[in-house]
Amino acid sequence: MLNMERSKELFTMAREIIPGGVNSPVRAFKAVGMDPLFIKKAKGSRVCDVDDNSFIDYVCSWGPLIMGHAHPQVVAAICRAAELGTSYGAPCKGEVELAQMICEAIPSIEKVRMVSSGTEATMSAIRLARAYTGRNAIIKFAGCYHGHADSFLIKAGSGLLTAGVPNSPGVPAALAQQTRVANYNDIDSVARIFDQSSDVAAVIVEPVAGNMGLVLPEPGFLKALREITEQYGALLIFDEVISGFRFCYGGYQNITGITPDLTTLGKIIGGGLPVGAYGGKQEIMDLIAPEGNVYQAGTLSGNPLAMAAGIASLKLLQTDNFYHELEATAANLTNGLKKILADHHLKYSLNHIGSVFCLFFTSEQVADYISVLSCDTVKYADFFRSLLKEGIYFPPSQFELCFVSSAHQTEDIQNTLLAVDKVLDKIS
Ligand code: HOZ
Repeated sequence: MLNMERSKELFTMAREIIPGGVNSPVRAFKAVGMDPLFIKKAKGSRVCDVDDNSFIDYVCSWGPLIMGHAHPQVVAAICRAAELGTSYGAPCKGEVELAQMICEAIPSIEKVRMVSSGTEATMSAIRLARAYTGRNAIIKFAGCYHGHADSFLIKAGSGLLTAGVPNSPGVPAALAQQTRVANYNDIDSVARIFDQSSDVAAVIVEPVAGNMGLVLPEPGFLKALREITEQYGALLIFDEVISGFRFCYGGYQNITGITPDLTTLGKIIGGGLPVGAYGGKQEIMDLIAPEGNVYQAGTLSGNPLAMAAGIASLKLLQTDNFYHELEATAANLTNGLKKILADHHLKYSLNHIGSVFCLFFTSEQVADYISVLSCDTVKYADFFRSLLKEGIYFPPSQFELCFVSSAHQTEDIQNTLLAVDKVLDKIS
């Protein structure tokens, strides 16, 4: 039995004064039928809760912590920056340095604007696309999630998919009508929208969909998106908030060779501090104020602590063999999971790429929103709770990713596989 006495006390207090007791919905553990853990500290591959339970962590703050928790060089960079002041509301050197690193790593980004979250990045990117094209509509994909700005809360993934309410009240109908929804991996569904409307400003897509579990782009899908957006004079926006610097030193676009007009980033580029960024062709980016008139601003944009954490993280990612070793660790885990599934005669789908994976409790091949919906979420919840008791922390939702970090050691992987084997034996 997991002792959760202190977590429960804190949750009771939190619910009195914070909606749902949490500051971001999935954290409430509602989808897995238990109260949330309150985390006290984290280091490397492990998180430790307020009741002193320690877990091998595959949430990794939902993606930023590619080097694990509290990496000494990242922490040192943050501390050094903090000594010099925590926020200036004025330009600082770190902003220039991080912008240079991003532009060098992702060639489609000629200019970049730093913001404080992925939501701000995507919201600003579509404003910019609308201004540049003089059009109003956007196309997004069912099950993709681009943060919580009004235009994106339509057939959205992540917390909305987890809660089973993919649209949000409070979004004006007139604005919602400007968001057209296509099916991931289905270029015909995109073509149909373009055929019916000459008002599409942009197509926004997660090049690796990571908010309805993990759905990989089928061969040719991203290329076809590039072609169709060019054909109709719309912009292509790659939301690389999760995929940016996750699979290589750059975006997933560096791997595919597909060049979007705009890219949004977040998570890893902030090294665990609140950061987002959007960037792309100079001609488009120069419409942003004060160069142009498209307004976007932020008190904490380019914050010196976040810039220091981001710079330190990106420097570490340049270490020889970083991605090779990380992906070898992840492959040990995913190969082990496949073997366990086979041993148990379970036909669950395991999608994986690089250092991320998702075990779907369905026998269908998961390639889009519809197949994602076939998952047995009750069984996933049982799996999650049982794993937690074994000291393994998977995401508290079937529709989120597992992240492997470079801090995960062989022993962590072995312990995880032993736990999964035991748990699947019991629940399947
Ligand atoms: N929507 C985030 C995962 N895709 C969760 C953010 C959080 O709760 O921290």
